[in-house]
Amino acid sequence: PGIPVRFKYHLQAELEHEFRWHGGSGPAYASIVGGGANACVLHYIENDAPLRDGELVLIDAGVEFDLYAGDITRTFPVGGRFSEAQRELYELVLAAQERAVAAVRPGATLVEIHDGVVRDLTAGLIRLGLLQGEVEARIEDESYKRFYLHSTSHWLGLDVHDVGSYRLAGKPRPLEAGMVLTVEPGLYVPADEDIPLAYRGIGIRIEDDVAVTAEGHEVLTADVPKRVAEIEALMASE
Ligand SMILES: [Mn+2]
Repeated sequence: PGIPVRFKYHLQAELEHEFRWHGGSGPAYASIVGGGANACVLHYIENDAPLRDGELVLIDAGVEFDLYAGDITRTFPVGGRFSEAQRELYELVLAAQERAVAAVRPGATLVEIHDGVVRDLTAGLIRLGLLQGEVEARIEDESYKRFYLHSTSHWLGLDVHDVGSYRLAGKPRPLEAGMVLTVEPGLYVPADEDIPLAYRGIGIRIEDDVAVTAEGHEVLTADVPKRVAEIEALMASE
């Protein structure tokens, strides 16, 4: 309003205005607006850096509505179009995320879902030349953790990291209808000298909120665009 969107806190302000405007009580947790290398800082909440053309911006934010927390992450290009390297990594995270969402159903476990994500991301990192060798070996020696360190899911409800045990009787807890969880794989490429220049400092996370149903699942955040073509079209229309 009046001034151009130039800093990350401008995006935060717009978002939190909408939260309250539509009747939510406010952010469910401290909104994260990261971008460039800041996207690689998992809990970056200063949001004070300028938005730079050519970089991606990562927004992890959610409204609290009727006491329930939302928790959504989207990553998009500041300038409206993904670079080739950004797109390659983004498509990799998106494919892993969609496969993980598809796996949500009664009886599945968060451990299985996370293991599938690790496998997909590791295979993709090898394909892009960011890891070498065989998928099994890179999972085994955990070298994928240089790029993906956090877990894929947490419970969601009255709190953003809601209460509830993750194991039952010493085993991963099977999902049941009525549970709500996040599915949020990401890749965070360090700006290190051994990394090809085009990939350095790119951070991507895509997070949806998913309810387990008797039949499988329902994506509660399905209206928020996440495909490359959808994001670029939306950015071009603004
Ligand atoms: Mn989350």
